[in-house]
Amino acid sequence: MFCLKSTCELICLLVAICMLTSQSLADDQDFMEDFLKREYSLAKPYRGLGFSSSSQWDLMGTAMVTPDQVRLTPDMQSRQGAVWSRIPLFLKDWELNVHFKIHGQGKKNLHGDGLALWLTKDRMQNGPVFGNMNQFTGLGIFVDTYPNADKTHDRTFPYISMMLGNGTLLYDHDRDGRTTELGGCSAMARNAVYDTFLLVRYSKHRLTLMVDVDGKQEWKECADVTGVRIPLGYFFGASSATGDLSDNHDIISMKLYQLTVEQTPEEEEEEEVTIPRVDNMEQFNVEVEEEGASGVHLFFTLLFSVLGLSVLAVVGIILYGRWKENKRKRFY
Ligand SMILES: [Ca+2]
Repeated sequence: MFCLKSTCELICLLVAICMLTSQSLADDQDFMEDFLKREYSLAKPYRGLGFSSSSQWDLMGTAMVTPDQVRLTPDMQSRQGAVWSRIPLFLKDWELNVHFKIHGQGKKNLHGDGLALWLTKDRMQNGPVFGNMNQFTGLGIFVDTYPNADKTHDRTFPYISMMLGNGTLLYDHDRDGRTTELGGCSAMARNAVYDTFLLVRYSKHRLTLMVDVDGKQEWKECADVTGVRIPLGYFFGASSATGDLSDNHDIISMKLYQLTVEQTPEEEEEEEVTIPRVDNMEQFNVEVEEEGASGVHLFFTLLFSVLGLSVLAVVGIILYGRWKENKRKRFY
């Protein structure tokens, strides 16, 4: 009798432990799911992507959805394709994990041009920067597979780099963006045997870029910049272009995670920027035209134009007066 009772107790105890454990596992899962922001993420199955009104993404150009990927361009010449989020991003601290694949028939350097990831003010634009507009406003990350500045030989391609555009800065394709680059690294991400990933983290104005392209399941730092300010309300996107040279450029997933970061009272009161910028910009040797500076410039241009016109008008009136007087003198 005693034995039966203790067996019952033991079973009850085991059941209780099992229930508690599974509950805490479920809680952990909920916890993780809370951080993955589905509305900003693109992942399999891509149901209705680009077509249904409930989809959070739009397709553009040659981009097409297959069961395994969103193919931005096929391995064919002169193609441009993109996928853009429809929802503006209003998260301050986040991490974007991108699973991508670049592959094709071209040997040696006979392939191109690569793909780009975006977090920008404008979306769904055509243009020369990996299939997106130049003079963009926001963040651009380029997986550049073709060395355009081929005489430089200072880096191995594919080369991944990042740039912050303010609406006036130009990405120089002929120099593979060297003049405006905030940081970058070489990464053997083309025709790779392993799955290739890229991680962008933006937290407390620090922008970190990491890559995982050699199947080691660990992140390797690629670029790290502090003092980066990206306004809220921008759109995620990915684009690609081929020219004379081509490749398949695929996005398998783009997963956005919200980071929980404690803010100091000063950070909470910090004013939002309206134009992207990097503090201590001179360290990157990037020429940035300040919004304020261009306003002042415009003011003085107008002021001097008005002054110049006034002087001309006064001189004109005086000359006209003299001419009239001379004319009158001649009549008398
Ligand atoms: Ca290039």
